[in-house]
Order: sequence, then structure tokens, then C-alpha cells
Amino acid sequence: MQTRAANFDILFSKRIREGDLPPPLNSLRPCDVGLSDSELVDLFETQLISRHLDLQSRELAKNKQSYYTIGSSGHEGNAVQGKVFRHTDMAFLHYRSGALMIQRSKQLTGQTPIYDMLLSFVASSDDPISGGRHKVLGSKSLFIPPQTSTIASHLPKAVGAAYSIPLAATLNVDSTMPKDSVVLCNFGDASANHSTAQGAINAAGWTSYQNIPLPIVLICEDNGIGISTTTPHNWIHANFSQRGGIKYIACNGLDLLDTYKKTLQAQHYARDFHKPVFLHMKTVRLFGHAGSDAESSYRSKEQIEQTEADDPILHSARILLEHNILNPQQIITLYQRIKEQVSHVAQQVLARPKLTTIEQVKSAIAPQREMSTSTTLVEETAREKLFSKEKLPLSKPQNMARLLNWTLCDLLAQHPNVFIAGEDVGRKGGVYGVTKGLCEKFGKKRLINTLLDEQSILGLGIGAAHNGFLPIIEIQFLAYVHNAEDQIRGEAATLPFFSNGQFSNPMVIRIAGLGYQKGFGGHFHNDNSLAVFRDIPGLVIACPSNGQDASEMLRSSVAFALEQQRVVIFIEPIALYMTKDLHQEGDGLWSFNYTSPRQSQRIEVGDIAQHGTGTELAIISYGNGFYLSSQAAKILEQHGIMLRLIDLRWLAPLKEEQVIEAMRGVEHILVVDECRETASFSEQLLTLIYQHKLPSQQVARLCGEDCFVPLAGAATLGMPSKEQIIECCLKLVNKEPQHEQ
Ligand SMILES: Cc1ncc(C[n+]2csc(CCOP(=O)(O)OP(=O)(O)O)c2C)c(N)n1
Ligand SMILES: [Mg+2]
Repeated sequence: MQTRAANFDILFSKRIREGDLPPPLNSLRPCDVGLSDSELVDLFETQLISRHLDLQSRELAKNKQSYYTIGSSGHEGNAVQGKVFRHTDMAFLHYRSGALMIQRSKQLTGQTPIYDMLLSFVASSDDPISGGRHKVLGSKSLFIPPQTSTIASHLPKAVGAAYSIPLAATLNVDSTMPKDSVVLCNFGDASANHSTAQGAINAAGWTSYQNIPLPIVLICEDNGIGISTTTPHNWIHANFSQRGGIKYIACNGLDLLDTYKKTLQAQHYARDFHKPVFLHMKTVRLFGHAGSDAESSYRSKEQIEQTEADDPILHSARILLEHNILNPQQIITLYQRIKEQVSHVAQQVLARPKLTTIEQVKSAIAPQREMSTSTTLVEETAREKLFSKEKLPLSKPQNMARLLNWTLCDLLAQHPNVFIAGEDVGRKGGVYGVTKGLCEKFGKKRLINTLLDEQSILGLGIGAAHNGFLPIIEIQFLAYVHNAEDQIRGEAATLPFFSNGQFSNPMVIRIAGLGYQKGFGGHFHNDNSLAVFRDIPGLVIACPSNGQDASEMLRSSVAFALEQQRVVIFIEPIALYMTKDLHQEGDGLWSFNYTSPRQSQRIEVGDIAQHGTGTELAIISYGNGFYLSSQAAKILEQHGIMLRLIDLRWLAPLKEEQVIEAMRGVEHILVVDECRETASFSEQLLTLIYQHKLPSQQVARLCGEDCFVPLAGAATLGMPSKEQIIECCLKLVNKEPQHEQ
């Protein structure tokens, strides 16, 4: 495809000179759709800039100076959407949206899209969106968050961002977008088949079908192909024209006038009626999927030539000629002028700096932020009202579920931009009642019962976080985060990285999980692996072992998300939700008093807890493992073992110096990890311990088997037990196991 692209200049001029242009697609005149001559020329200019940027990127790639040549050629009709939508209407874009971005930049003074995009092509650290980390389309001032390469993964958050616009207006929350904004989101025809896209579009329809406002325009740029696989004829229309709750509008993206007319309609419908629109825009794909794609291997020469003859730039030129707005020479001159301009700027960007150190690269993963997030505490009288029904229980020690419930109540009262969303979190209060009663106190707008789709639920959080909310998202069970993992891994976690820290999606994702549920069992409700989160840079992972810590850690998680704009995974051990006792029924040793936000003793993110100072043995654990270790400790002490218990509380970030300090002067160390051995946290922990331990210190580990969890009595066979912990410890310190007294 390099040669066809390289020859484009000659072919274009020839066609213009000879009037070899595609036939009209309609009888519209510019005045019919409300476009002036100069506006039309302006759109055409944008299309040409976009085209030359594509061609230039391929020239640069020949010398290995540019790294991604996927371009917008054939899709330049989307310049129209750059004009119709306001620059504050957040745009989640497909990679073929160069023209849209260039045109949008014309809405603001001082924008330099050619320079900026070329900086991105050559991966210069001056690239204003990603700082040289990736070729992405994006701009903070143009409300264009950068998107990843994973197709369709941006749709759930686009829907979430749209949902948050009217929500912010109703709740009077300070939002990033103005309250009358619309979200636009475009994607390819092949991408529309992806379950992520289907889920998001379904979520949009499901929402709107209930008359919940959702101002979004979903634009399918249908070029009829995805890399080499053709989209069945009329498939997009057949698939999307009859979706419940969604208005379908079709336009021909090859024709600026039709596209302008239909985009205006779509925009009005979404903005004025707060309803989703599916704008089906016909395009063509020129010069292959990317520079590296040999299109001739799967398309005939005739097909390729036919597509080239339908070039939207030729259609635009025809419209300009037909209506005597420009003559052939003026078009060729404009084309040449832009070519020279782009080529000139390309030479300049080559001299700009690149990322040269890993510190530079990493600096955007979790940039330190100084944000003024002084939250005023809720008036005592207002609090008392909120807790009026809980007066008696408030004075007594409680289990983790209840303490989390009260903490969430205080957080909702304290932060107007916090909402809770997930399956069944509303009236029912979630499967375990953790959010019970909150809907009655704060209403359905802040306790959002979502549809059953984890990708859409996470997308709601991510998108709303783009717009100034601090979502607390609930995933019903750990096993069910896996089908939506990419929304955390590929989307939420990477946003600061690919935007050089400019965009963020702070939120807390609460996930009920881990094993040991009594009388229940079964893998999906007892999944005991956190591996899915452990390798994601920048993610904070909390896993409390008791209600008191859970309450404080949840507060810290929200504060950290607010102050540092971070994504926090908050794992709630299900088996400990209702646990009240430690050693025997009725001892109440695992119940704790609720501390109000005023009395709060903040547990900083990463801070571990140490109980006891014994030097013979240290048990390091977290979650259920810590609970079981606490039970075992009593027996071990009866054996005369002087021990200390260390509760990690947070699995990321790991404050290594605190762990090293906690194991100082201890003769034996046992790591207890309830998760499956492979990829369990114990691997990281043991590495740390071995790097820092004295030769005399002995270390052992007890963790879950590499097995799924079966039902009923067999459920705990593969997980550490109190008895195993005792046995391990006794072996480690060289004492004979004795039968429990
Ligand atoms: C989840 C995912 N799977 C596969 C790919 C590889 N891939 C990149 S683009 C593409 C085709 C997309 O086609 P379409 O959505 O029609 O967009 P177009 O390139 O035609 O504009 C594929 C399969 C990807 N980026 N993401
Ligand atoms: Mg396509």
C-alpha cells in the first residue's frame, strides 16, 4: 500500500484537472444544510490536512522515524463531527479520527494539531497528549481522552461518561463537562461486533429505554471491512437500526453535506432529548489497514481502484467545484500548500526529544499530585439523622459488613460526587447487604442498580470518573471481574500513562471475593486468586482482614482516589463479612466499634499492621489468612512461642521497608497466603523476604493449592487452615506438634 499512498499526489491532481470525480450522491446544496462556502472550504482543508498527515506518516515510516501508520484515509468525513459537536463534548475516538480532531481544534485558538500529531507519530516526548508513549489521538483542552489500541473497549466508558452528564446536573456535582454536553464515540464496523461494543450499546439502550437520560452519539464508521474480513452486506444496518431505546440515523460519510445534515440531527436529538443515537456513517478505507498491510493479498486491484475512486476527498472536491466555490487550480494549490506545510512541520518534529529514561516513561503511571481536596466533615446533626435508625447498634461492636455499610454511608454524606453502582446494590443492598439501607438514605441516583454486565458497570465508573465523579463500583463476586478485566487493565489503569498524567479516572472498585464461605463452597463464589490485578502498574489493592481496618481502609481508598486520582481495588473477604468471633462462639473478638469520620485513625495506603513483638516467629498474611493466623497464634503461644503477626492490609503498593522492618530480629517467618500458589502474592513477598533476610532467618510458606474450589465440605481442602498454620509454625520453630487443648 506504500506505493498507492505515495502515488496519491499525482493521481489526485490528475483527477482534479481532468474532472475525473465520483458522481454526486445526492442533490443537496451547501445552503440546504446551512453550510456557508467558507465553512465548506474549511472542512475540506481539514480533510486535506488529515490526508497529508497520513501520507507523511508513511514517508516517515520508510526511514523508521514514525511507528504507527494506521490512518484516517477514507474517513475524513468525520471532520464534520469535529465541527458539529462542541469541543467540550467529550469524544472517545476510533483511530481513524484525525480529521475530527483537526476540525475540533479549530474551535479553540492557539491549537497546533499538525505539530502535535506529528510529534505523536515520531514518539517525541514533546507530544502533548502521551508524552511520546504511544501514537494516540487525544487532547486535554479538546476533551479527547486518548484511547488504547483495544478496539471497542472505549464504548463502555463513553456510555458511562454520557450517563454522568445529567447525573451531575441532578446531583449538582461540579463536573468536567458542561451540564448540557453530549458524548460522542466512534468506532469501526468490525469493532461493532465486539462483545464490549455490543454490551455498551445494549447498556445505552437499556438505560434510555427506561427514560433515564443518556446524551450520546455512537458513530459507527462503516468502511465495510476489518483488516481483511469484510463486514456482511448491510450488517450494521440490520444489527443496529432496530435497537430498543436507540435512535438510528444513517449518513454517507463520503459526502460532507449529507454527513453534516445527519450529524446535526443526531446531535440535536442526543442533546435536546438526552437520548442515545446510533449514527451509521458510510466510509471507505484507503491504502490498506495500515502501512504494513498488503491489501492486494486479499482485495483485487479492481476493488482497490473502485474504493479509491470513492475517496471522500474527491467527493468534497466535486461538491466545491459543482457549487463554484473553488476551481480545479485552487483545489490543487490548496492541496500542495498543505502538503508542503505538513512536510515542513514533519522535519521540525524529528529534532524534538524522545523519552530516554525509564523514569521518564514511568512518571505518568501514578504521578504525585497536589490537589486541594479539603472535604468538610458532615455536620453532627445531619449525621445523627442519617444514623438515627442505627443508634443502638452503633454503640456496639459490629461485623465487617455492617462497618463497611456505615463507612459507605458516611462517605456518601461527605462527598457529593461519590456514587455507588453495581448489580443489586440498590434496595436489596447487594448480595451480602453491604449497601443495605443506603438507597433509602441517598436515593436511586447515588445507589445505582446497574444491568448485569461487568464491562458496562466498570465503564460507567470509568466514564463518570472522567467527568468529575468518584464512583464506588461494586463487582458482585471476584470471579465475575474476569470477564471484564480489560476495563481495569487496558482502560482505567492506562489512562494516566497514555495521557501523560493529564486524564485520570479515580475510583474505588469494591469486589467481594476469596474463599472460606461456610456451608457454601464452589469456585465462582470462592475464587481465591488476585493475580488478575497484581501485575497492573499503578493499581492500588486493598484487602482488609477485619471490620475496623476495612472501614478505615475504605476511607483511605476514597481519599487516595480523590487526592491522587488513582484506581483502587478493594477486596472484601466474603467469609469475614459476618464473622464476629475469633476463637470461640460469642467471644466477639472479630467485632469492632464503628469510628465516625471525626474519630477516624486513618490507615495510610500501604501501611501494614503489626501485632505483638515476639522474636521467635513472625506470621505475615492478609485477609482470611490473617484471621486464621490470629486463631493459630493463640495455640502457638500456648506452646510458648513468642510471635508477632503482620497483616499486610494492602497488596499494592507494598511498603517494602515496613515489611523488612517488621521481620527484623525474628528467627522464623511464615507467609500465609490464601490465594492459589501460582501467581499468588506470596511469590512477591517471598522474593522480598529472601532479598533482605539474614542467613539465620528461616522462612516457610503456606498457600492455596493450584486448584479450583469445590462445593460443600471439600471447599476448604485446598486452602490454608488454622491447623496447617499451627503445624507449619511448629515445624519451622522445631517444636513437636501437640493436640489442641
Ligand atoms: C480487541 C482487539 N482485537 C483485535 C485487534 C486487532 N485489530 C486492530 S484493528 C482491527 C479491525 C478493526 O476493524 P474496524 O472496527 O472495522 O475498524 P477499521 O480499521 O476498519 O476502521 C483489528 C482486528 C484489536 N486492536 N483489538
Ligand atoms: Mg472497518
